[in-house]
Amino acid sequence: MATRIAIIGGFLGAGKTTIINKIAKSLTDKGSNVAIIMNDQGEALVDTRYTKAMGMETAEVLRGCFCCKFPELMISARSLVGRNAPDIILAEPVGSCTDLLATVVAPLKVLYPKEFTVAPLIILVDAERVMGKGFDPEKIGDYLRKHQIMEAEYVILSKVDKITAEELEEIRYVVSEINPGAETITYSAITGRGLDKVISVILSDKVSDKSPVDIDYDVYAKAEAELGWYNGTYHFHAKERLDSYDMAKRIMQGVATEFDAEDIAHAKVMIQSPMSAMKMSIVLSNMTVDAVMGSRYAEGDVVLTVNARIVAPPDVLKDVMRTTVQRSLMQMNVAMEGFNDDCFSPSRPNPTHRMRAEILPKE
Ligand SMILES: Nc1nc2c(ncn2[C@@H]2O[C@H](COP(=O)(O)OP(=O)(O)O)[C@@H](O)[C@H]2O)c(=O)[nH]1
Ligand SMILES: [Mg+2]
Repeated sequence: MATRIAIIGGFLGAGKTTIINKIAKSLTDKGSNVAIIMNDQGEALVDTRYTKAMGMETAEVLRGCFCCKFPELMISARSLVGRNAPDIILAEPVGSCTDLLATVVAPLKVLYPKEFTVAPLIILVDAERVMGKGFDPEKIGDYLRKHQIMEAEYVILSKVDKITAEELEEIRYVVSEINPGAETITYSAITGRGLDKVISVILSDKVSDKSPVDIDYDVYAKAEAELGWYNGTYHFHAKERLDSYDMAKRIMQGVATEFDAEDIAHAKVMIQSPMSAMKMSIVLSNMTVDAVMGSRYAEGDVVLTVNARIVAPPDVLKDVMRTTVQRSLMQMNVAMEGFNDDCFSPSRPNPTHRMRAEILPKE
């Protein structure tokens, strides 16, 4: 039987990983077998460490988005099927990625019709980000975010707990102007509003049937290249118990001080020790503790993973992130034992396939 894949996209920080974990947990509790595929331009992902720590079967496609690494996506999907025969695979594409209908959905439908069925494309939109600024035709970052909405079959307006009922109506109007055909689900990870609706789409037998939406790859590439992409892994030993919350907060505050809120697509830190894990994020100017597992205190060998996607030149972002992390460690009297990091801007998207499902011969 074909395995169902649901692709849950949307801009960086919109809430994809959070909702994927909520869907996976809810379905797992009801007896379904769920697997997750994470995706990033870099390596050392906070999101993967997080979903694994939550006990989810997780694969990764690294060093490029699903569209540019389509063969790797298929290897991951098939290996998950081979290992555990999941009922559903939830796939989170890179947040700066769009044109997924042409580059991921259509190739899956056309090339692997017996192995996989593809759910309608779900795109998360951070209500708060839309509320702040709307969409500015002059801004190339908005071109990308708008295209993501245009190709959605379902738009999930996330973080509605952060806005008023009037603001929600306004945002619904903005989204419906961009994509009148999409069904909109209002959702909050905090209150749980809308989660059942999203799950019912995933469990339904609806398949993706929307045609790709035109896109200018020059503008798309420029929009992606505006972002600096920092991934760092730091190692140290905590002889005495160390407050992970305090450390993560110092790092996030450092990010908030150095960059404009609007430029912070997201930054995340995960601090793991043998008996504890803590994840904290900042999106715009909102700092959130996403998870505390075991204890808020770390002890013994500690791994600190930082991911930051921020509108900034990579060399500037790298300097700021290194300084911020190292200063936070020093302030907490921790001697760093070593670190690996990397900072770059995503290169021009070069999808493996770009096709329309409907022009290919039917079986
Ligand atoms: N208030 C609020 N915060 C949310 C909601 N969904 C996600 N977040 C927070 O937004 C941040 C980014 O979420 P994440 O799932 O990592 O976004 P991703 O980059 O799209 O995978 C995290 O701090 C989440 O806790 C929501 O519905 N309401
Ligand atoms: Mg994520």
